[in-house]
Amino acid sequence: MSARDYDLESFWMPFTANRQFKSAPRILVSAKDMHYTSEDGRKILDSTAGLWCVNAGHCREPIVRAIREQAGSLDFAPTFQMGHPGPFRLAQSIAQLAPGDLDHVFFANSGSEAVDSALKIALAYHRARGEGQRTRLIGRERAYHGVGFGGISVGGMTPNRKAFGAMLPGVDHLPHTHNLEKMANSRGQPDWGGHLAEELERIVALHDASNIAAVIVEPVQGSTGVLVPPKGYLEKLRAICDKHGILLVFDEVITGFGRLGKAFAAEYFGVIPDMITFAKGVTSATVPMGGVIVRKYIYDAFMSGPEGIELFHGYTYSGHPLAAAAGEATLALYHDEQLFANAASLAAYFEDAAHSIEGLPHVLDVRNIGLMAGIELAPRPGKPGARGYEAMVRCFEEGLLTRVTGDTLACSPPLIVSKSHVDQMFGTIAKVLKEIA
Ligand code: PXG
Repeated sequence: MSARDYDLESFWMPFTANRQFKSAPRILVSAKDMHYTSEDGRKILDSTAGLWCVNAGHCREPIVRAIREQAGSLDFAPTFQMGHPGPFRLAQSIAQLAPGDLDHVFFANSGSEAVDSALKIALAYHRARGEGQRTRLIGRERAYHGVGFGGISVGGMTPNRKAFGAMLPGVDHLPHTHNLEKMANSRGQPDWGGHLAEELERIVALHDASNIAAVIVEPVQGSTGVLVPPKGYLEKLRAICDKHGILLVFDEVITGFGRLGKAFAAEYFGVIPDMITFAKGVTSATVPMGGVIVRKYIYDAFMSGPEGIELFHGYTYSGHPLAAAAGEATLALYHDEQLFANAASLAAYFEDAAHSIEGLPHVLDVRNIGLMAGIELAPRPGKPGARGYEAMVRCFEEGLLTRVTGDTLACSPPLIVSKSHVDQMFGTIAKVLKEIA
């Protein structure tokens, strides 16, 4: 390995045990299609699309070209009181992909900003209609909605919350739906657990619906280890929200742009929320971008209000030219190569391959949907996360990038994945599970 021309101590890495990582760093230096190249020159198969985001595969030429051309022609234009064509064009394309009348887009720069934007839009929407007392927000246990104060407040991952004080007031959480006894080794949606959506009725009974603004859920919980919604669960949430005038937000930062073989999970499950948050796959992660898609009546409620600024919210980089160009090129590539359909057609093969891991040492549960799979390992006594971490490190040594969250390995490959890649992914994981203690 060549001597580094940078200091590992200079960067405080997010979500990472810095001292552990820096004592034995795994540095990626380049990428192409399904593979990274590591600092020591090894090819690493990317089974996680980076962090659930490189849906088109790495360094794809049409996207690279579009970003290059944009950087050379219009690097930045103010978003306030000025415009440029990029975000208008991209918003139209996103609206065409989104189901139903989800047809107006607000742009942010990350999933966290998308979530905070959606929560603020929900509050301002109710206020614009004279229901400003609807301020309560409902999230869910084990949810991940990014790291803004809004996102951690409705989120349900303890480590993301515990160091950061009281967060937003007026937030309640639905129970998560994961139950190993009832649903271990389910293929696709578990049969058990649809009734858990009825917990929303209990929260409504406690506070009265007139005080509740919105419910936000990931259709499939990603970060906490691929928790697939039980059959009927999302439909029931939708019905309860409809009954009480509560907005339903799907956080599709991971599930958006083909992860389940459709543009959005909303289409896959046939449940239309009032807003969708997205990020990651919209640009295949080449340039940071996130956003919120809202249904027509939400947009109209703002536009029919008093004269002046309808939504006093936005970012310097909302609709940034490079991100918009990357987004347009990415959506064109998804379309030209029919990548959502490729994901859909590989899902059954991916499911079989994932479930071939069942019964191997340490495996408690294999779960999957679309091109997402979670493999939950038994924790080592008194050392939660240690076995999962070792499995991830060993996979990396064997030329496979996986994600680990606690003791759950997660796979979510780029949508250009082929059967031989799928074989390599689960073959490597199987080998490692047989080798580790
Ligand atoms: N919502 C969801 C559903 C996410 O998965 C965010 C919001 C926040 O997005 P930004 O762009 O602000 O990070 C996410 C992000 C992991 C992992 O390893 C997942 C995410 C981020 C980092 C790590 O599971 N998801």
